[in-house]
Amino acid sequence: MSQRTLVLLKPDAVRRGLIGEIIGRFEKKAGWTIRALELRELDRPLLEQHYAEHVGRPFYEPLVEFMSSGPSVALVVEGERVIEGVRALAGPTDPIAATPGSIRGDFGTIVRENLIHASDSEESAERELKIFFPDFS
Ligand code: IDP
Ligand code: MG
Repeated sequence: MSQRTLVLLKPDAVRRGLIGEIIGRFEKKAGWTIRALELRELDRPLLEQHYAEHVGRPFYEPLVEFMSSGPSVALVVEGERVIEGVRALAGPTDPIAATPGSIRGDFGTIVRENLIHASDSEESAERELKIFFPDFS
């Protein structure tokens, strides 16, 4: 089942020079392809849309602040079961709990600065792809 997912390499990943390292992991998965790729600053209105489900949570404001602290890389990855697959490569939200070998497990220590966002379901992917790549079909 081929799918598309929205991936963000967060400002910490970009600042730390990990773009190539992380994207390389997607490229190496058999049959997955990068369909769109953009380095961009994410402004508050866009982040409010993207993180709408988290409004009001204690981590929300610092999250939006962090996510607008420098450029991110937004990309569309396409391929077999890519939504579940990228979440598995990323590891769980808390990088200390993430298995070594996963992106968060290999590079992260801080829950907020956990390097990567990846859509968590087909519904989220559809919604998020429209926010970040409205002209892409
Ligand atoms: P996910 O990115 O693994 O799907 P979500 O629960 O959707 O995790 O949270 C969105 C983002 O908000 C996380 O990736 C992380 O950057 C941040 N976040 C989530 N929970 C916490 C927390 O308890 N403290 C600080 N930041 C958090
Ligand atoms: Mg999430």
